[in-house]
Order: sequence, then structure tokens, then C-alpha cells
Amino acid sequence: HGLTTALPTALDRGEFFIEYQPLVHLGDGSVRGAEALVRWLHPQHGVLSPDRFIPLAEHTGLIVPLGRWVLEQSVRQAREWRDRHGGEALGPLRINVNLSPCQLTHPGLVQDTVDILERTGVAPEALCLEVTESALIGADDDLLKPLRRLAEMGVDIALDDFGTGYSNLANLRRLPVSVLKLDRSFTQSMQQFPADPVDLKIVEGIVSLAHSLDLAVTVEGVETGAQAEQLRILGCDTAQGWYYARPGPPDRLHELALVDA
Ligand code: G
Ligand code: G
Ligand code: MN
Ligand code: NA
Repeated sequence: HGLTTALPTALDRGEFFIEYQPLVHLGDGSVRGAEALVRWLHPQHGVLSPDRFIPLAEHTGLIVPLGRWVLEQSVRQAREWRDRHGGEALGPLRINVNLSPCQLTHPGLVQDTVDILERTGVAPEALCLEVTESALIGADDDLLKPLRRLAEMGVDIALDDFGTGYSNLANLRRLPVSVLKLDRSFTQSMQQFPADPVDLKIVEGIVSLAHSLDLAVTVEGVETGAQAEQLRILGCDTAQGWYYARPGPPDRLHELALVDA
């Protein structure tokens, strides 16, 4: 239908834009970075969420140039946040960017990332690439090789939506990941305080396994202070969700980070 025919030219027409959602340290509430979330400002349909067009972009191959554009814009934005605040006071704000499975198999991924980091002067340590758990299920060495190269350079790799796929916990050891992003469904089960004891045990187990493997744990979809507190007590490191802020324009993140600096 209409979206399919409009998508190929949308990038050239400058119809995509990026919103940023802060990543907050659960211990002290400080803003540590943001996740970049792409949107399409469609001339007829208005703002479309990625669920509406990312599958299409994957299907048509546009995801490769689109993903590269998102990466470049986001890393540039991270550089701008740093410059605008004289570098230090904001701390090193980190930028998280989602990668789709098609980008993982694209041969240009490592070189494109290196080029973008060099062009912008952003340290690899300030970048985190998010890959879904399901994209890495049964991943062979060929698929993991580019991620390993990036990880060796200092780029963080996060396992997104963790706990929704066929979480093979033993498999974690072989993946070049340094962050687990616990799926929103776990956060939702922390609605009551105290939360369901079985859910608490599961999250506790995941956190302790993650930490024993030197992985940081980020929780998604935090909507209430009670959830944040529960997840902090369980040892989660960083959080993201509407309780802190909805995804928004880059200046908004800058303001949020300044407030608690
Ligand atoms: O805000 P939300 O509706 O933004 O995002 C919905 C989904 O779209 C999330 O699963 C998110 O990971 C995915 N997403 C957002 N931006 C990107 C992107 O730039 N690339 C890819 N591959 N996925 C994205
Ligand atoms: O990459 P990922 O699948 O995690 O994408 C994050 C998605 O979750 C985006 O669609 C974003 O808008 C959404 N989101 C972020 N914070 C919250 C929240 O607190 N509650 C809910 N329900 N969704 C959220
Ligand atoms: Mn994500
Ligand atoms: Na997620």
C-alpha cells in the first residue's frame, strides 16, 4: 500500500527524525545517556512509529541506509550534547542505537561505525548498539564476528528485549554483549509493591547471573516510582521509561541531563 511506495524516497526527502529517551542510573537518578528511536514524519499519515515501518524497511533493504543514517545522526547528537556543555559537567552521555538483524549481516557495519565515530570524534565507549535477543538466537560465528570486532574496539553491545526470546542463559557467555536490557514485561510485573515473589526471584536470578558475567542490567518500561525502587533494590543498574521521560527531541534530553548535573 501507500507506505511501501513512499518508503524508498522518505530518507532522501528527510522525512525521518529521531527522538531520544533518557537512560537513568537507578542508584542516584542521574541521566547517563539516551536511546535513539527513529520516527517517520509521513506527509499524509503524520508521525509513524518504528513498528509501522521498520519491518517494511527490513523487507525492502532500506534498513541498511536508514540504520546508517540513524547511527550517524545519533552519534552526532551525542557529540553535540558533549560540546554544548563544555564536555565534562554532563558526564559522558552515552548513546544507544538499535540495530536490526539485516544490519548485522551487512558487510559494511564495522567500517561504517568506525567511520562515523572518527568523523564525529566520539569515543567508541560512548556508543551502545542494541541487538534483540531473538536476532542472536542460534547466531553462528559469522554473525557474531562484526559484533565482536565492535566490542573489542570498546563499543558496548546490549541484548535488547531480554527475556522475551528463548533465553538461553548459558549462551550468554559466548555473545560479545556487555549489557542486558530486561524486557518491559518484567517491569510490568513489578506493578504492586511488593511484587509477585516468583517474578522477584526471576529478576533477582537474571541480575545476579548478569553481574557474575560482568554484564550491566538496564530495565525498560519503568512507569512508576514503585517499580523503579523495586528494580533498584533487585540490583538493576540503569532504567528507562515514562516515569523518567518519554522519548523526545534532543534538547529535552540536554535539559534533563543538566537538571541533575
Ligand atoms: O518508541 P518505540 O515505538 O519507539 O519503538 C518501537 C520499536 O522500534 C522498538 O523495539 C525499537 O527497538 C525499534 N526501533 C526504534 N528505532 C529503531 C531504529 O533506529 N532501528 C531499528 N532497527 N529499530 C528501531
Ligand atoms: O528498543 P525497544 O524495543 O526497547 O523500544 C522501546 C519501546 O518502548 C519504544 O516503543 C518506547 O516508546 C517504548 N517505551 C519506552 N518507555 C516506555 C514505558 O515506560 N512504558 C511503555 N509502555 N512503553 C515504553
Ligand atoms: Mn531498544
Ligand atoms: Na526493548
